[in-house]
Amino acid sequence: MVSDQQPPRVSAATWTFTLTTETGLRRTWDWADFRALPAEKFDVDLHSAQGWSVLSTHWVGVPLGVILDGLQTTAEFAQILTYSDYQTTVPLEDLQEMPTWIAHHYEGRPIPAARGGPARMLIPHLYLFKSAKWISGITLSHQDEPGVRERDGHHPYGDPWREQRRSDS
Ligand SMILES: Nc1nc2c(c(=O)[nH]1)N[C@H]1C(S)=C(S)[C@@H](COP(=O)(O)O)O[C@H]1N2
Ligand SMILES: [Mo]
Repeated sequence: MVSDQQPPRVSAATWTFTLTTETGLRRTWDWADFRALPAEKFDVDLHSAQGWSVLSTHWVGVPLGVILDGLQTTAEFAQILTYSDYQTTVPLEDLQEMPTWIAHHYEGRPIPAARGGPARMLIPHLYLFKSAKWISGITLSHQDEPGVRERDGHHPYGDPWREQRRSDS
C-alpha cells in the first residue's frame, strides 16, 4: 500500500467539510453539524489497485445522498479534497447513485488518524485510492481533474470488477 507517511494535523475540534459547486456556491459543516446529520452502519469489502482486498469492514458514516440533497448543479465530476496533499476525482453520478459515505467510525470506534480520521470517504464500488482519507471537502466541476494517483498512472475511474488499475488497462 502506498499512503501518506504521517496523518495530517486535523481533529474533530478543527475539522470542517466544505462542498463547493461549479458556480462557487459553498456549504460548510463543522464537526457538530456533520455529526448531527443522519448516519448509517455499513459493511463493505475494500479493493486496492495494488491487488489486495479486505473483506467485511464495518463503518458508520453519512451517505453522500444526505450531503448532496437538494443541490443545484450541472457538474459531472466531484473532486475530493483532503487535509493532506492528496486529492482524487470521481463522477458526481457515482456519489449520487451508488452507496458512498463520509465515514466517522471504523470497527466500533472513531476512525484512527492513520485510517483517515476524523472522517474519510468510502466509495466501495471503486478501487480504494478513490476513498480519500482526512476529507476536507468536495468541489464540483465540469472537468475530470486528475488526482494524485490518477496523475501517477492510476485509472481515471478505477472499477475493480473491470480491473481498471492503470490508465492503460
Ligand atoms: N488523504 C489520503 N487518502 C488516501 C491515500 C492517501 O495517500 N492520502 N491513499 C489512498 C490509497 S492508494 C489507499 S490503498 C487507501 C488506503 O487506506 P487505508 O490506509 O485505510 O488502508 O487510502 C486512499 N486514500
Ligand atoms: Mo492504494
